Amino acid sequence: MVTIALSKGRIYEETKPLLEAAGIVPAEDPEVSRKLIIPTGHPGVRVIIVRASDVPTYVQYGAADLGVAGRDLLVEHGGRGLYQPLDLGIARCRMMVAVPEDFDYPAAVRKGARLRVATKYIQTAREHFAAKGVHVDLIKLYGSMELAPLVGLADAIVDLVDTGSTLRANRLKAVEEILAVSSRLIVNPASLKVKRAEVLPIIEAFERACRG
Ligand code: PRT
Ligand code: MG
Repeated sequence: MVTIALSKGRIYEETKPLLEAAGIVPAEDPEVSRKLIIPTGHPGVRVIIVRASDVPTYVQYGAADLGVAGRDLLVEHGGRGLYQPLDLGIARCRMMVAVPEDFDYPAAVRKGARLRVATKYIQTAREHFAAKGVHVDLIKLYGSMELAPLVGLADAIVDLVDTGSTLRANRLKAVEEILAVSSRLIVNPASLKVKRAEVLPIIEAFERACRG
């Protein structure tokens, strides 16, 4: 049995056509069903539904053989124990530093000010600001980062930006790009060896589907 870890929402929606191209049709829609293990029309393949940030962990420990995860989460996770054969080009966005519209970020950086930055990407943010020589105190949040500068929790945030409408709606502006993000297929290296005959055709079908 091959297990594929996916998260609900945009990752599931954008991966579904790739799964179908590989002949894997989930028996239920995870947006509707409460099941966390979903059989597929392919007798040797099942899908498990986990939190987006947990996908790398399930694959790293071999609880799932394959998974789909954003580059944001893979960089933050560190990628240990993960083979990343394919950029699927889906769920694209950018990881950015953002501040209130009236905040002069370049001036604050030039002055060597110490900035409070709220984010769920603590490791990635730490490395980014260290490389730029910007002094920061990082505050870990689990969601709605855009709120933090509005209520005085932080001077800046590190978050994902797609259309920019969430930033605009909260009178924030993006000032620096940290990463271009898209989702990757990730594979447990032991699964690729031990279950090669089952896993390799799935990787190849994904590759053909995202090329075509
Ligand atoms: O929702 P949950 O807390 O369970 O987990 P999650 O937020 O990690 O999962 P999910 O499903 O929201 O996102 C999964 C993956 O989708 C992320 O890891 C990214 O790789 C990718 N992705 C692509 C995005 C976006 N685009 C995106 N725009 N993830 C989140 N957003 C959010 C962003 O955080 C911000 O709040 O959308 C808002 C900004 O969007 P715009 O269009 O207003 O700029
Ligand atoms: Mg989300």
